[in-house]
Amino acid sequence: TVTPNLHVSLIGAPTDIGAGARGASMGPEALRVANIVEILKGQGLDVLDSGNLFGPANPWLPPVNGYRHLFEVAAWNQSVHDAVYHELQSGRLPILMGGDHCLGIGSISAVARHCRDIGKKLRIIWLDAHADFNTNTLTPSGNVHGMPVACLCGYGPPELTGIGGHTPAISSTWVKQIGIRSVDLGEKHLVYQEGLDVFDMRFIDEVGMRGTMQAALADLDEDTHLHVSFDVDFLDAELAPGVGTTVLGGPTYREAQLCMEMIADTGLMASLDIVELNPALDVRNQTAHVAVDLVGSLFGKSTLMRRPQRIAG
Ligand code: 6HN
Ligand code: MN
Ligand code: MN
Ligand code: MN
Repeated sequence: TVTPNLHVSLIGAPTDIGAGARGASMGPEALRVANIVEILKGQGLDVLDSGNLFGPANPWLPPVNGYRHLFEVAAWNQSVHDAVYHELQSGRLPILMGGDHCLGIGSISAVARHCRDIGKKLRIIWLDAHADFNTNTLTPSGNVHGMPVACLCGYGPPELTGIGGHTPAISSTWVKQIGIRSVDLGEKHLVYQEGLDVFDMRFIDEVGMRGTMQAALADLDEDTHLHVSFDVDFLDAELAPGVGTTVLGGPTYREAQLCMEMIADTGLMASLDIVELNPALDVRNQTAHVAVDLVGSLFGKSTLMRRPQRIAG
């Protein structure tokens, strides 16, 4: 049986360097204002807020060679990598508070490195409206937050694909994407070519969130490090307006709760990203509160006391 790590470290990465709208740089503070520390402590976790990382300002320039702000994106991801790797080596569970989703490159490169170090199997649950599988030739925007999964799988510039010391950082077969409902035309071809496991909204409509999560969590074992990358635009846009790239038709509050609770039931989550929260677009910090509430569920908050693995099978 598995014992989840109760020692968590919050790492703020206040930047919107990879996004197409300004404001995700305010995400870490909005999560703190929504009581992320107090709520996780209230659930019995040992919570350390290590403050914010530093990095280059956003020069807000057009893309060059299909990438916007590649130099700055690489700098931010290097410091995210270093901080996440440090927390993992200290035996703590890192929670990266973004920041936009380009930071998943640094975070997951560090997690992959840690798993190589200790010989653990890695699986990644990618909660998102988007596949984030663009390359500089496929991207319609040049925004690197649309590219992190591709970069992690080795499709990208060496500045980003090599951050964790091994290219590719991960295998595409380790990634399970949930909630996907917006994939660009060229991106679709690469998703298909790589055989990425995408549980899109159509799948969730047909099978339900329970069957979806059972399928997505099927190949875990006691030696698995489960990383969750939570792009807040995963949630339905009505529930979570405070994101830069809203897409209609996402999971409801109840579906998202079930998704988080089923991840918690595995006891295997060992690192987490919370990204794309954009307070400049939010309404009275509502989206931050919803996100923190769901993160509580990821760490095992539930209405009743539950026996481990009770709903499995
Ligand atoms: N995110 N597919 C679009 C693009 O510009 O590549 C949107 C990407 C959104 C990325 O929300 O993390
Ligand atoms: Mn994303
Ligand atoms: Mn997204
Ligand atoms: Mn570990």
